[in-house]
Amino acid sequence: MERKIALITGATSGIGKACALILAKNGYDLIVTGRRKDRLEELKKEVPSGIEILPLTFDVRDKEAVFQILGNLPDRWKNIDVLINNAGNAHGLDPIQTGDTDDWDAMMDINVKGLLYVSKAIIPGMTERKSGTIINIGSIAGKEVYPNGNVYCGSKHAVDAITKGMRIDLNPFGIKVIGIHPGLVETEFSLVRFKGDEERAEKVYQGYEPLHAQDIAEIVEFCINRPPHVVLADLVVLPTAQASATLVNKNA
Ligand code: NDP
Ligand code: 8X3
Repeated sequence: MERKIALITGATSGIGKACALILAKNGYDLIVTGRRKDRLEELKKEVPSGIEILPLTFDVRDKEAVFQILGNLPDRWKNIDVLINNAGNAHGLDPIQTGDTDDWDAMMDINVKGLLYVSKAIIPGMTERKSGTIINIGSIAGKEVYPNGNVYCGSKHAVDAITKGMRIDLNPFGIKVIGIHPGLVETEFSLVRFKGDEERAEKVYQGYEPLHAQDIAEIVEFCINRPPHVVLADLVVLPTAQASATLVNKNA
């Protein structure tokens, strides 16, 4: 029997890494991507024996690199069953009037355009085979807007809209398109948002139990194990302590 293949972007950390490991446990061979090559090499050592893994190092912003690398996959890796568009981050948390345009560029280029480039490289194989599952990691920030979240929320609202658009356009091909929209998940996310300020990042997750990357990976596992006629199209996942993007019951 042919082995199943999953491609996970942003597998060097957090949600992407947890998804890679859970898919490996489910018997998927993995294409894992990210900019940090050493992390991808480490991941190779963590997957169960018997699982094949192809690490690919590129920046999803780099359109040429995305098409060059994903457009020339070895034959053995071409038939991707599951694509998880996960690579992304928030950069900064500033009011619109003082926001940094480099941060805006990063969020739009990575979270939105990077997702589109990777999808554009992978979707033709899925439409040709008339099968596949695409999971886009959005955010509660794609469902609500919160103070100083402006451009990050804009990028994740775009992911939400693009996910819905993909589901409509890919409907004739039997491709499942799933949007997963987490609330607060403790990963390197806040460290990136606050540009390496560990104290500020840690505070985001204090006083309550946030989601863990593993929680999202387990939902991905549930999604990919549904029968062919079932798709969990749109999921918002929050820690129990969180009621909305801005309401978190801390120190309860
Ligand atoms: P992490 O910072 O832990 O992981 C982000 C991943 O994205 C890393 O593997 C990173 O790899 C990759 N990445 C970032 N920029 C690029 C780039 N330019 N090119 C290629 N890869 C890139 O954060 P999370 O795991 O939390 O984030 C994963 C996704 O989940 C993101 O889309 C985020 O917006 C979303 N999300 C996170 C939530 C949270 O609270 N943590 C809640 C809701 C959604 P590398 O740096 O090696 O390139
Ligand atoms: C990450 C969660 O609340 O910082 O998407 O937007 S939040």
